[in-house]
Amino acid sequence: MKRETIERLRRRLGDASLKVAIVPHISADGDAAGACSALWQVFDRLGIPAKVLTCDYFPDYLKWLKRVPDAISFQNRPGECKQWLQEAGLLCMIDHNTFAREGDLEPFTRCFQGEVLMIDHHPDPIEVTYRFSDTRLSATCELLYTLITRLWGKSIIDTGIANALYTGISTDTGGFNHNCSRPATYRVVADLLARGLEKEHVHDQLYQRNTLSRLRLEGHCLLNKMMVEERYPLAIIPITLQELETFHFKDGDLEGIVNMPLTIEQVLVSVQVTERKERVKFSFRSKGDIPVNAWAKRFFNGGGHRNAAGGQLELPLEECLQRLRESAAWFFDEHVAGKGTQF
Ligand SMILES: [Mn+2]
Repeated sequence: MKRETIERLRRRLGDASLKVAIVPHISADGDAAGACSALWQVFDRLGIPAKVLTCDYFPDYLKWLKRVPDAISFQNRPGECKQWLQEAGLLCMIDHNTFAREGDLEPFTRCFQGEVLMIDHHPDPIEVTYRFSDTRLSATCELLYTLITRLWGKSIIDTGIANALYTGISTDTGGFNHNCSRPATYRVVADLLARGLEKEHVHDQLYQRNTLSRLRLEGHCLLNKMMVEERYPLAIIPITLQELETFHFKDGDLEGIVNMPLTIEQVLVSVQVTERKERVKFSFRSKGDIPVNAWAKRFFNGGGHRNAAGGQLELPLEECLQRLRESAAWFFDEHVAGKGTQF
């Protein structure tokens, strides 16, 4: 984190007339929502006028985070979003690296007249006025903790802010399972505990709020839908629109299911193919150094991290599954074979 960038940002935030817009990525997850919540609370404490603007809606399971219910959605309040973007002098791009991840807000954020602050941990970030981006970090919330404490010291962090930052670190690492082997991550968590983090409360909110229908949907996916391919160490879970309706699907209900096949020793790659109203969505997960983002990018209009990527196609579900199976040969020959993997 460059001292010079921090000092420039400190001077900008000292401007008494400054208003701030905070924007998470489309389909915000725990890291994006936690970082937006934490940053908004910090601006509240400092008396800096700020608003979180979303291109869609935060999912229900993150609504307990402070300030998250106050976010303004472009879907039902587009005028307020556009107005605030005109008044704001600083746009905070949270947990994403390009305007293209801002859904219906993109046309308005792309031509934003003020300065842009990026706080993120994805590869290949665009150039902005103040860029804090580090792919080694577990979560944007870990990076945001460092930025906040470098700017204002640890004392600004209270229970609400600590809970929000911890939410991002916990969810982006799958509950401290992946992408969290650096000691620094745990020093941040230790500091958050010292600043009032309610770890049990956060855990309860994030992981113990299952509904019966959601748990049944998970069971259905694993028992009736998951297919493990014979030729490749690949599991596929196709889910139809009809099934989502049967299990009273709500946003967030499919969270985590795609990871489950990877608990099978022989399975190295897991793909969930979900039929939605306008398109079919793909969610890719892998173990070790297998780059599923390459597969998502080449065949499914997507991309992402090496071990977690997404994509989408506007084709019938059956054709999507066919394309997945056909392109599996290319992917496993090109990116998996020769890495010591037998299949
Ligand atoms: Mn993240």
